[in-house]
Amino acid sequence: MENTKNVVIVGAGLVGSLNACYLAKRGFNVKVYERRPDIRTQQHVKGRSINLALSCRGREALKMVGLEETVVHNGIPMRARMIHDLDGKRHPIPYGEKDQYIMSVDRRNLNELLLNAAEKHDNIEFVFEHKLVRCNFESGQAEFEGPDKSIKTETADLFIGCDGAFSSLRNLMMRATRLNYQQEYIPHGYIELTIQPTNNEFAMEVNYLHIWPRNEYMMIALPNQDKTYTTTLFMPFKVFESLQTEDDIIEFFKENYPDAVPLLGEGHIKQTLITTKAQSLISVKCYPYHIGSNWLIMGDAAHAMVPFYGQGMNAGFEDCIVLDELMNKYDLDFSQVLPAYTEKRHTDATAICDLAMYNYIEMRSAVNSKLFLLRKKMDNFLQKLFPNSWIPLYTMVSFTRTRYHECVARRAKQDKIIQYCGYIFLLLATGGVVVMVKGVGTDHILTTVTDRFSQLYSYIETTLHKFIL
Ligand code: FAD
Ligand code: EGU
Repeated sequence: MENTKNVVIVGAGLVGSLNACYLAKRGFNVKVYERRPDIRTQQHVKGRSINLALSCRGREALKMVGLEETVVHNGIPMRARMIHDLDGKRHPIPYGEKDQYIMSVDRRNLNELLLNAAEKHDNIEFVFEHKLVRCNFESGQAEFEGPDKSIKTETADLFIGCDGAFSSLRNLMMRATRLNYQQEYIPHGYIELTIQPTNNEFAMEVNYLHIWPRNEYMMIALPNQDKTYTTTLFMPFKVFESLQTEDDIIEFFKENYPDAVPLLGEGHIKQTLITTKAQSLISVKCYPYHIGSNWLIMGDAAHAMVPFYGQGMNAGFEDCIVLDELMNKYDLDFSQVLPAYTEKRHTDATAICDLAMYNYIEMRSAVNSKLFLLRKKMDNFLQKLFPNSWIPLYTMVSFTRTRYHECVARRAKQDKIIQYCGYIFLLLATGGVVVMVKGVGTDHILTTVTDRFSQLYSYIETTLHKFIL
């Protein structure tokens, strides 16, 4: 089929560059405008987190354009979390079976790889150092401003804003249409630190996502290919601001992360916390994601979330699959594809934004390492007990492509069942006590109890099945 429609993508970040590959594969003429210079020509790139957790959804999206292998080859598998107690004790908690692991990938490396892959297509053109400044939603035109303030005007059949959490296209759309918009800054900010290798080896066990849960504060570390770890410290801005002097800083670290201090190095900790200011975290929801048949926002531009589920990029990559599938379904008729995309994706994006926020609230309320461990172990225990029925929420989110809103619905059902199981157990326990008090022979009780127990188990098992499947 002849396909000469013009598509303009705003933003050559993670989602923009992957989306360009998807659209070029279809034969569209794709032009990508990026505000910053080409990161491949830069020494230092300022911006957000250095590394990210890539899981099933992101990998599936990369696979469909033949990039999964390369990305996975450039990443480091994380098969379990490693929980660091205050007293320095460490506890691994696996994500699941052998094949259930997530990957730590370098943001810049991934972005460069995506740009290189996109550039291989003859029908993709990049324009760097040009930012979107104006749109004419009626005529289907957009204006981009270059470094010398000169303006380039683009006409296209489809404009897609993949321009991040502070999306310019979204802002312009808000003035042109009845676009609902909601944003929330959380009280926490983050600072990144680096753990250097010791004796040319990883300073901590590799293949783990290291976590230091400390109620209001939390630190997380992901491994890099160069054997360093990127450590991200999350805490309220108030606390960052309260650490004024070098002594405050070191005292704080020694009190909360004693085992990490020698790994990070006192000098590095002091220097980083004094010279860099904490970055903010924002959650964004909006609706709809499109105007008419030629304006659309995707990725963080449509649904920025707090990072406490490791899903922002994964969700943005999955957006590309969803759009691609709808392009097939509606035979490239944008007037049908765009509304269908909004309806389908909004439900799921809202679900994952909420999950991430909920996890943030839960984490800061009372998650010291003991409680954190208990919760994760409980989840694993239930899964071992009911392997066909109990699937932990993080498993559905990170290791399947179950629609996010279905993950939430299914979790709610599972929670109800567990509640019922609790009631049943209490009832049985009470019954047991009554029998004992009445003084029946102990032998008889023992066989009755084991009997009842296996009955109870199969009852719960079948009930679970009925409810869930
Ligand atoms: P961005 O990566 O922000 O790219 C947007 C691009 O658009 C940029 O290149 C920008 O320069 C450009 N742009 C902006 N405005 C304009 C304009 N007007 N004109 C032209 N170009 C413009 N996600 C995960 O899946 N796993 C994780 O482990 C994870 N950890 C995270 C940890 C932290 C601390 C943070 C903050 C986020 C984390 N995320 C994670 C989320 C992830 O970073 C984002 O979801 C992802 O980067 C979104 O990609 P994007 O392409 O939509 O936006
Ligand atoms: C936060 C910041 C552990 C990278 C949520 C788990 C994250 C990541 C978890 C960051 C946690 C929290 C999950 C993954 C992942 C866990 C997950 C969080 C990567 C529920 C670079 N989270 N993150 N949950 O289960 O599903 O391991 O900055 F500490 S990966 Cl907060 Cl799976």
